[in-house]
Amino acid sequence: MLSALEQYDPQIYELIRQEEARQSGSLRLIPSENYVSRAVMNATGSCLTNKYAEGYPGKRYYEGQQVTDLIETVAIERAKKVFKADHANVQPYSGSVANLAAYNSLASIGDTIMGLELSSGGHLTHGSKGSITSRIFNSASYTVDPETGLLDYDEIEKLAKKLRPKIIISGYTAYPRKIDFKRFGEIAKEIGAFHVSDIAHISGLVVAGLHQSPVPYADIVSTTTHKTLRGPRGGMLLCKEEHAAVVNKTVFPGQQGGPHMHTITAIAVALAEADTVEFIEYAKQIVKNAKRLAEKLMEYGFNLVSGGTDNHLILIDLRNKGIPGKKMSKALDRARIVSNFNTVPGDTASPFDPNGLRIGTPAVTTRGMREEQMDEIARFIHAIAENIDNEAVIEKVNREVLLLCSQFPVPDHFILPGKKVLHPLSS
Ligand code: DSN
Repeated sequence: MLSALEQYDPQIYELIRQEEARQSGSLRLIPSENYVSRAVMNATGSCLTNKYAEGYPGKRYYEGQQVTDLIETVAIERAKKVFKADHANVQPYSGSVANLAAYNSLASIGDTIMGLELSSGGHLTHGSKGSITSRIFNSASYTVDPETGLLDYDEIEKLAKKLRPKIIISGYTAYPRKIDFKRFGEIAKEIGAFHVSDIAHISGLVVAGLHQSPVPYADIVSTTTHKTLRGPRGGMLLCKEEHAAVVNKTVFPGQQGGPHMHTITAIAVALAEADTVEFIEYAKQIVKNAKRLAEKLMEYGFNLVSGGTDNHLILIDLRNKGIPGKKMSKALDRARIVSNFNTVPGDTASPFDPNGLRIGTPAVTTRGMREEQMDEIARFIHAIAENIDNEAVIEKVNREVLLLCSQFPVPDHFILPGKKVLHPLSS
């Protein structure tokens, strides 16, 4: 596939090759990232990128939909099956617009939405100050308990009764523990609010039955498709039949034009992959790996928000180490360990230079790494923290990481960093 690119645009070809080498030659611990399969990659790069398909299967605004209708229907049916949902809309371009469409389906401009505050692990689009969601809606927020790092459902209920939001949002971007979606559903019902659940991070775990599903307890469930679900970059909405029409209308024509059919095609492929025993085993290993990594990090004296993890994600509070999050993530990056700096509950520092570090195990688990390798990764992170200004140690860890990566190639499209590979993505 890339041979034409190499010929016609060697500059971009070379940059893609470099990015592929970076991805295979580093430990990618950003919890929202993963490696898709060759099949998903093929679908993403297919001729479906050429097609406009405004509307929905059977009701389009352009001709030539003989195949697109079938593909989108397959994607919808697969989504309904794996998530046990009445209705699925696979058109949102991303999680952000999926969330906006969920709110716009259930609330009007100026209504109150209530989500978890950014520094507690909520997402920007859950009503955070910098997001358009806080300008369209009146945004209120709950927090985690700053001592435990955990959601306090009684407090959330009290706040909901006081503020009477139109929508309560559950589901987070940096929360390492299980979420009681049923309780959120009850709180919302009690005050006559809608419940929107954003499971972008944990959707793969939900499909695998490792986390309670919000589908029975939420009016609309929103997710991205590229995190633990391991599909292409995209978004999706799931809901009960009663909201199906308004959700569809809000996505198109409400917020979007033509759906990205190549992405929808790849989502269909990823959903078939997720509907397998292998995927369930993969998801189980993600959680086992995260738990092991968390244990080892704590043995090295790292403070973890909430004292550990139940899912794929670990949030390290670096304050006891005296290392700012950004300094740590940059040092790790120099050692080929890719993470992201993150706020921690009660963080008074700026989100651009906060006191935490967020890591996770979906991508390294895709490479086949298991508990033993988590021990090594914890040792690497510890070594960097202890030698944050020592470039010789960082360089030594860099070499060890490269060795580990070479032992766990990225399935199906591994290339050695620095080596010339002619067609890394072609079969
Ligand atoms: N940017 C994603 C994450 O890293 O969690 C959320 O949208």
